[in-house]
Amino acid sequence: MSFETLSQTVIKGDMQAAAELTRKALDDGADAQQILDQGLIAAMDVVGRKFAEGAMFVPQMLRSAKTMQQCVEVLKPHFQGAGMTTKGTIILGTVKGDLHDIGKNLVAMMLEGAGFRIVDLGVDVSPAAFVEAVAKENGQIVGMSALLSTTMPAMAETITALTTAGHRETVKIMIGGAPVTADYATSVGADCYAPDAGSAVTEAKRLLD
Ligand code: B1M
Repeated sequence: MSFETLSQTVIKGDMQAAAELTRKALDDGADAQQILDQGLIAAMDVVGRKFAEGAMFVPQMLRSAKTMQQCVEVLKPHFQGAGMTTKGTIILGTVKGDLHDIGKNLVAMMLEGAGFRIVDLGVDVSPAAFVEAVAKENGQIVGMSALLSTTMPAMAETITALTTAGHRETVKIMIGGAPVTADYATSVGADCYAPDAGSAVTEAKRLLD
């Protein structure tokens, strides 16, 4: 099944048509993961390229992002596990200065579907807010997302803040986001890097084993 029309609709930012095409793809028997990867994430890659080339601007990029989010809402029930026990609590957020949340929300959705309890702190989350949430929610993993090379250092700042607050021995740290790499994770002292939402689930299970 081709998801080209869906991708084009997300790139154009036609919210209603994109949500309808997502529903139709599901009705036609397409796999939710394939719709996500080949229809929606593929569209955001094109949007990013067009933006970098100067062929698309922030308001259009935002509209495409909103369109993708609506489609993800349609897919969401297909990623939810049925009545699973809580595997652990994960404090999740996009780091300070960064407003990108589509990837982080997908990671939250997959982790929730796999049976983890998610405390989603949202975007632009300060190191202090991560520290506070770990203490208040008894988090076992802190998951940080960054999409800008300029906000990646906030991951290191957050790890330092968790160490200073005395949480580093009890909490595992997972980081991800398009500019983040496994080497970067090692260099800032994170416990792991996950390249995508599926790997985030695998890594979270491994961290709490
Ligand atoms: Co922005 N943006 N943006 N943007 N944006 C990028 C990231 C960019 C690469 C575009 C480009 O130039 N080609 C570029 C960053 C360059 C860089 O630093 N390397 C960029 C820029 C420059 C900016 C602004 C500075 C633009 C401006 O204002 N001049 C500005 C910054 C605002 C801010 O944050 N302070 C900005 C704003 C925006 C919008 C608000 C318009 C919008 C975001 C809306 C939203 O998120 N609600 C937006 C968008 C949509 C993008 C692109 C096009 C798409 C991002 C996305 O959602 N991808 C993006 C280009 C691109 O990435 N191709 C771009 C789809 C998503 C599913 O992928 O987030 O990578 P991703 O998540 C993946 C994995 O990375 C991983 O799993 C996810 C699912 O598989 N993952 C994790 C993510 N987090 C994880 C955490 C984990 C584990 C895995 O563990 C905890």
